Amino acid sequence: VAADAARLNATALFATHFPARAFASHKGTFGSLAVVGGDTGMCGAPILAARAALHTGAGKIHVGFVGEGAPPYDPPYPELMLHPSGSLGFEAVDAIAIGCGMGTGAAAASSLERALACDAPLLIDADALNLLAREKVLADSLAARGATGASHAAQARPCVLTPHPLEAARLMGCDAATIQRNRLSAARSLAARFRAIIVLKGAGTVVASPDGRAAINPTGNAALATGGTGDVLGGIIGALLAQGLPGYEAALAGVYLHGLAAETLTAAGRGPAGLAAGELASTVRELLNRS
Ligand code: B4P
Ligand code: MG
Repeated sequence: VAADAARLNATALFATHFPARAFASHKGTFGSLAVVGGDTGMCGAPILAARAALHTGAGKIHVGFVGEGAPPYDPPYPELMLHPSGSLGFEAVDAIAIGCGMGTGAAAASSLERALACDAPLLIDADALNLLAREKVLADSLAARGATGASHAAQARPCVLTPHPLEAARLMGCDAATIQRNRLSAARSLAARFRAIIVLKGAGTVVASPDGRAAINPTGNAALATGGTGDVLGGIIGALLAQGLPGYEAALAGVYLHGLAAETLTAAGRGPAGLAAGELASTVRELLNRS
């Protein structure tokens, strides 16, 4: 009973942040998202993120590939606008989700540097996190971005980092076991260090804000322990940022929806074994439209 009550409380906290969709609206109302990643041979990762963003209600989605060999369009989702080899500019976007399958080469580092210089809300995942761990100048740029917003502008330029335990360990200069021994404290330290919202992934995802707020997501299961689910989460949170949710609320709502989609699919017999990450997105859409 206590566990059920805790889940209900957490559900209320996580579920109240879903964006409403006004009748008198247009695609501009729901924001334009840039998904950036996809080094040569890793084009699937940003496409997974972009498809998830589409089903989470973003108005327009651009995918910028840093490497060669990007497809001209995504056949099942021609709504996505794909841009080859670093050609996507960030001037007219409302949010940027960067890092999926991006690699850590020079083109990736330069894309991250450009993203950090933008005012748009940022979602930073995967190789963009590995670059932050490796390049002090990029890490300093991220922390400075948060510092300028300690008062008012913080709300205008939220930044959400989504490390799994190994990425968190690289950012903190320790090993994954150390992170796992005290996940809440690790997430809080990272939030303070980078002045950003931290989503520390894994069973019981922790969301921590530099202002001291923190919560543990009650949804999700081992169906998510498969390649590509992290990319899908990045797309969901990116779409919520593009729709104007503040960073902490976008992170809470995103991890909640992502986990609930896995539970819903598992109840329908499509997990916990063998769920394909790309299957989550249309279930996220159903959940959003039910809320
Ligand atoms: P990468 O090779 O970097 O994997 P990736 O591309 O980031 O995969 P993806 O983006 O699909 O998944 P992600 O974890 O971002 O490195 C993976 C390596 O990191 C592993 O080989 C391992 O060494 C280490 N690692 C990763 N997770 C670890 C963990 N929990 N403990 C120890 N080492 C770990 O995103 C996965 C998504 O699924 C997240 O949203 C996560 O919260 C969710 N998820 C996964 N398993 C879950 C579970 N059992 N219950 C609830 N949610 C779960
Ligand atoms: Mg990942």
